Amino acid sequence: DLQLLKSKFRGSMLGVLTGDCLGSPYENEDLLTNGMKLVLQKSLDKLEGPAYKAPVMQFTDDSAMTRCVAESLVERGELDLIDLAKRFVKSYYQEPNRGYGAGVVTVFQKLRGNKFKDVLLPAREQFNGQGSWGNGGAMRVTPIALFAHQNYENLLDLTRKATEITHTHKIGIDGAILQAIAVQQCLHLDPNNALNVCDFIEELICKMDKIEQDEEGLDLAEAQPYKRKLNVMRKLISEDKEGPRSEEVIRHLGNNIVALHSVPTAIFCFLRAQKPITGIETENPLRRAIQYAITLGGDTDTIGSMAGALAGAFYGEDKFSSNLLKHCEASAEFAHLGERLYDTVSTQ
Ligand code: F2R
Ligand code: MG
Ligand code: MG
Repeated sequence: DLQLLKSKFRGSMLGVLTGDCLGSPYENEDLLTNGMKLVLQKSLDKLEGPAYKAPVMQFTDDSAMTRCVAESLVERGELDLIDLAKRFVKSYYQEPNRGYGAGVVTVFQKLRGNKFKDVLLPAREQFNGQGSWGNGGAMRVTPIALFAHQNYENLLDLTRKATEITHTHKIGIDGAILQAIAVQQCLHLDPNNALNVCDFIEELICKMDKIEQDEEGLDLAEAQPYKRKLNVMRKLISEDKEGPRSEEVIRHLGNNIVALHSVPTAIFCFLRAQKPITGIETENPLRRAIQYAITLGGDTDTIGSMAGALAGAFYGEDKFSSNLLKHCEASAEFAHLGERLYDTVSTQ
């Protein structure tokens, strides 16, 4: 169904944006208290309700970099690393106050300094040559997943390459890969059928098993860390009918800027939100996914954004409240970018 696929493209770009806009005010807040959860619940109710005057919610680096990836793919018709690096740098220097990671700014400075002669070197030099394990590659990967959704091997290849402009640590790269393949799975599922959560995780485990086995000579603290997290996630989601307590989710999956401690969490939020969650009053599973992600605290904009991308890719655009979208900066532009990506993919 091509209409549904187009709606999913638009929806996943809107998911990136809305999760980011809604999550960023709560970054590092302790939302586990019932009082704070209620503040969030009421705030989202108001934003979704009839015309309500409030300043437009600004997006952060997550959406700014996602926009660069989408525009580069649409305008070049392929992954052009130099073009993409130039867009990242231009976008950063135009709006440096979008809340970028402390380390990645050095990459932008060096890229500008070397005039993009070697677009991969600055990232390799990060953190004494270790590379960044931040979630900055994963947070912006959605357009790659959309662009390459028909060809899995190409999706892996493009994700690796696009991530390496800023993140060369295996944890940073594999986090981006995990988010990309999860978006791809969402894109290919029918939202009119109940999602089989265990099958969804099982498929990710098989894929990450293969991807992480290919990591020879890498000095990781543990072998196959993403596969392990996915196994933990499968247990967390199936053990208890009520669902695990938020503290348990944070303890096992994490809620910070490390890719390993945020990408699995975002996937968990999307999957957990297939069913009602105590304390989150909404019939809308897409809103539930984003709201739940924010209640976990920590890196709320990024976990909200990645969970939103997955939910948008699964449900499509229809689940987004039009009232809420009016409160998010550049929402029409992000939906349109999703459509332009769809047109690019369909004409190739
Ligand atoms: N940076 C933030 N939020 C905090 C400050 C924003 C605040 N609102 C404000 O500006 O007032 N959010 C954004 O950063 C995350 C994505 O970061 P990215 O792109 O991965 O950046 P970076 O710098 O590469 O990594 C982030 C930090 O992780 C630590 N780190 C990474 N690799 C490391 C390594 N190999 N060894 C040691 N530490 C490592 C460093 O502290 C990095 O600075 C998103 O949440 C986005 O929203
Ligand atoms: Mg951010
Ligand atoms: Mg963040």
